[in-house]
Amino acid sequence: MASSSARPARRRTTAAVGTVLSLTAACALGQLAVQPALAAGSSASTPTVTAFTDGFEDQTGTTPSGRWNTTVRDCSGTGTATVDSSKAHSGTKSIKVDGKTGYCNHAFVGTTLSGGGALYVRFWVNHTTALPTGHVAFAAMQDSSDNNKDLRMGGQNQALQWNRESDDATLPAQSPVGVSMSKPLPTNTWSCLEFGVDSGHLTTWLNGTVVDGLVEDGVSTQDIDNQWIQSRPGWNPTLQNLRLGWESYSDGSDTLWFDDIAVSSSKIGC
Ligand SMILES: [Ca+2]
Repeated sequence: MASSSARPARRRTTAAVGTVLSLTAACALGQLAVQPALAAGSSASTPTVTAFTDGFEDQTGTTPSGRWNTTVRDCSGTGTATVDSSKAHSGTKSIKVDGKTGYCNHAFVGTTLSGGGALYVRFWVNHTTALPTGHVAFAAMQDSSDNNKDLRMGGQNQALQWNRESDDATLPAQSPVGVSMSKPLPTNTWSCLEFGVDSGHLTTWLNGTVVDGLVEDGVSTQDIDNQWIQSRPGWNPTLQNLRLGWESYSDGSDTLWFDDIAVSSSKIGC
């Protein structure tokens, strides 16, 4: 594994560069006229995601209800997502996902996101089976800035990864070095996963610690975010929903529980 000390200040030196790049991108897109208006406007014009926390304790049946649905895209099969009382991170209830091999056997519990702006999502997950070699996702969000394709969080090569459905870019790159910069998702214990998507940058924390391989900071780093940025310069998702569950693109089944979901416009913590 590469020493993390090799790039200790990578994320701390890029804010000004990111601003310049954003303005440059805005110019390139002919949007410069919008920028002064936003800068001069009140903070009321700043989009803010509608925040919530949910531990599923108010669910009364096995079918997720309220803000949650189990709709899946394209096709459906044998996977299930149900309210469950056999495991819980807090209280007595959680969502259990019986995730099966094969795309059409996908199952999710999903909810609409509204408000826009910076998005932070924190959830607790407990699963039975180590992440497989094949590509899987356990979270997906539809991106209306990317033809409604999904931004996916999951795993490949037995470690956590991000994947962009539209171009199949991964974060980190699936090179040995890239994979080593990520982490496995521990089994049979509750893990706290959090990510923040803000102004086209992405940060991920596992149990409160940043995972270096799961950071897109706008500055290309070999084996981490180089191909993610090169493939889609100016990537800045507008995420319309949050779905937690299981989707397997080659092989790999798993049983997962999700609990204590939080959505916010700022860092949440475990
Ligand atoms: Ca609960």
